[in-house]
Amino acid sequence: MADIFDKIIAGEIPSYKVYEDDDLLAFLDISQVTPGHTLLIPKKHVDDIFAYDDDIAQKVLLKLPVLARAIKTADKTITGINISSNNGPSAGQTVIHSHWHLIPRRDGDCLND
Ligand code: DGP
Repeated sequence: MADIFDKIIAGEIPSYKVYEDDDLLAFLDISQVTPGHTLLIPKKHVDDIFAYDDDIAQKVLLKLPVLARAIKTADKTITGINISSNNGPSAGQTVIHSHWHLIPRRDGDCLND
């Protein structure tokens, strides 16, 4: 059964796309932890990092720094970024389609206070 991110990839659910190629899609998270909070997903359905093959691992992990730089360049107020991935419901994964959170950070945004 298609998950919500499969539907976003298919265009059945709208999203604000940040980046797209044949294998990957990045779009704004619907619940922005900070402005610009972006999700990077492989288009090929894979539940979580435990199911990654080398091809998906290489594509996703090579794209993270590229995307992080692009996000930082697009908004001069961004001074840092949190990158994380929840894998498995016990780790807080709510959408079972592997995704990486890129959460821009700005001086004084106080998320950790
Ligand atoms: P996680 O808890 O790590 O599985 O994060 C799932 C994220 O997916 C959560 O931050 C909200 C986001 N999300 C869920 N449904 C949608 C949606 O329909 N559109 C968008 N853009 N993001 C969604």
